[in-house]
This record gives sequence, C-alpha cells and structure tokens, in this order.
Amino acid sequence: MSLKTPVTLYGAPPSLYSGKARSYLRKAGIDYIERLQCHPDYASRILPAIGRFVIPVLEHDQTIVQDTTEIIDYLEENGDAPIGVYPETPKQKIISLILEVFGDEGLLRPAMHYRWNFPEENDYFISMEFGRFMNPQADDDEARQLAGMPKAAMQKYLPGLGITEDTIPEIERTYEDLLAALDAHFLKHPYLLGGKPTIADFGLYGPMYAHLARDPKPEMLMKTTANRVWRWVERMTAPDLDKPEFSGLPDATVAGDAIPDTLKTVLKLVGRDHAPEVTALVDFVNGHLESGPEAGSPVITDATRRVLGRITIPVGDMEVPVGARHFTLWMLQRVHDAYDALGDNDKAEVDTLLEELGLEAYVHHRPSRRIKRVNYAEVWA
Ligand SMILES: N[C@@H](CCC(=O)N[C@@H](CS)C(=O)NCC(=O)O)C(=O)O
Repeated sequence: MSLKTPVTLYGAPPSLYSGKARSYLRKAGIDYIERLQCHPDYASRILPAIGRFVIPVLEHDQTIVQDTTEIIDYLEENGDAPIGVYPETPKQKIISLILEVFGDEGLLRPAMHYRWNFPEENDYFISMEFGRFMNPQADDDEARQLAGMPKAAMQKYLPGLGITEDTIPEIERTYEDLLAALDAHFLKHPYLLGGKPTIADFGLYGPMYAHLARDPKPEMLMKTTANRVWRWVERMTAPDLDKPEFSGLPDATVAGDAIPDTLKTVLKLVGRDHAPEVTALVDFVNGHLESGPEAGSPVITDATRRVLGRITIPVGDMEVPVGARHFTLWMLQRVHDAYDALGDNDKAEVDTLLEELGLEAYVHHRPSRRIKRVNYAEVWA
C-alpha cells in the first residue's frame, strides 16, 4: 500500500508529541492534512475508536494509528520514500532507540517545568495556544477562558513528574548541561547521528520543539545560550535536510557505526540523569508483577490515571517521588528487541559502549513481563 489516499494528522501546535509526528511527515515528504482535535472528524471517528482524548493521531485509508512511535513505523512501512529512521548498524541502532526513549519520556520534566512555572513570561502565549486550538476563532478573552481547563489539568501533572520548589534548581541545572552538550554536538553534526535524522532526532525534537523552543521562557534560554540547538530545532522543522553549514556531508549517518564523541557527552548525561529512573521503574514494576496480573489485562486499570504507582528517583542529591510511567517500559522493549536480535560480537561491542556511557540499564535491566499495545492501550503480555 502506498500513501496515495489522504493522510490526516490530528494534532496541535503546542503539543509535544504532535511535533514529533509532524516533523517525520515533513521530512519524509508525505502530503498530509493537519486537523485540530476540535475538528468534527476527531469527535465522530477518532474519539470513539481510541476511547480517550489523545493527540497526535494519524488517519489513513481507514486505519487509525495512535502513538508517535507506531505512527512513524506505519509511515516507514507504508510510505513511498521512507527515511530509514532506524540505523542498520548495531551501536547506532541501539543508541538511536535509547535517545528516542529519552526524548519521549525522559525530557518531560524540563519541558513541563519551563512551560508551566514561568507564568509571567509564558502565560499569554500558552493561553492563546491552548484556547485557540479548542476554538481557532476565539478572541483573546474567550481563548483565555477556554484555556483554563486544559491548563489546570496539565499543571496537575507537575508534582507527579517530581517538579517541586526543591527540585527546580536541579532540573534547570541538568537541562542547561544538556543544552551545552547538544550545542557542542550540533557544531560538528547537523543531526544526532550525522548527516540525516534518525528516530533519535524525532524523539528528542518533541520536547525540544513544542515546549523548549516555542514557549517564551525556554525559547529565550535556548536562543541566548545554545544557538546551534535552536538551529537543529529549526532544521528538524524544515521539510528538507536543511544543512547548508555542512556542505558536502553525505545524507547518511556517521560512517563505520561510529558514535561521535560529542554525542557521547550527551549520552553520558542521559546515563546520569535518566538511567536511574529506568532502573527504579523496572524494580517497581517487577514488584508489581508479583501480584500476577492476568495476560491481556490492562496495565492501568483506572482509566483516569496515567501512571501505575509511585517510585522514588534521585534528582541531584534528593530522593524524589514520581509517577511510574509504564509507557517508558513499552518503549524500552524496542531497545531490548533490537539488542536481542544482534549477534554475539555486536552485543559485546554494544555492551562496552553502554558501560562507557552509563547506559546499561536501558538494555540489561528488564521487567519480568512484556507490555503489548492492543486497541490503543497497554496490556500485560
Ligand atoms: N506516547 C504518546 C503520547 C501522546 C500524548 O501523551 N499526547 C498528549 C499531548 S502532547 C496528550 O494527548 N495528552 C492528553 C492526556 O494525556 O490526557 C505518543 O507518542 O503519541
């Protein structure tokens, strides 16, 4: 099947995951129409199929796909000119998948902090964005009013993400470290793994675009301290490869399955700042699994909740309670599967690299049961 029939993306400009899917559609040169979730088709076709409000959603030829990872896989499989977002060589493949998890799941804390904790700088912009994606014709007063409900709902997520008065300095410090490391990387390479985007870039772009490059406070931080990260965001937003600074560079990942040194610096920060959460999450879930949930039963039984329980993670020298995001585990399985498919020599090389970077947990610390996605929801295998 090709994508001759129309492709519709239900998304919104300020939505983190919509940005990830939209960037892929543009870079893959796919003609698509974007609709807001206030479009009547969302209520009549998408909501009944999925059963809860969520964006982005892709609709194509009677197929409805939710979750950006599945959307990108669907388009890579069915598109006429797939990008090839999964590097074929072992180290780059594993690293790109780890970076997708980090972007999708690990950067929520700075993204949500910089969006919601700077009302003086951000409130006007966010109110207009949220109000107008509910009613694009709303005047400022109505937009402000409409935005009240989603704003309150989103702000409620902050404590569950470990964003508190005590942790804010550490969240800002680690985000500034990341910006500096990425800035040094993008001086040498247009994309994370070289001359073309991979799943790593799409994962990281979600939070780095919608929240951290678009909302006024973090946008200014990025523009005034990490110019090349801003340029990469702009590059990921463009429909072409947009890399005039790198003339002559092949449109391919770095040769020889190499991981650039500048990316290793970024990856060590991932190992420092996110790997402990992966370990704590897996430990918690393995404890939870001792109660023996039935195969096929939903991971989250209370549909109003997004997390499975509470875990404690280190943030700087603090131990901070946060929600256990089971979805991270579904994403991690993709790293596990890619690793398990490698031959012994490749596994050994990947292991050496993971150890150097402090990333072993992403491959070797695993839950005792798998999670499947069935009808847009996670269930125990
Ligand atoms: N992992 C999903 C996450 C989708 C998601 O959480 N989308 C947000 C908007 S950016 C949403 O719809 N949130 C509504 C909610 O969780 O109630 C993906 O990659 O698509």
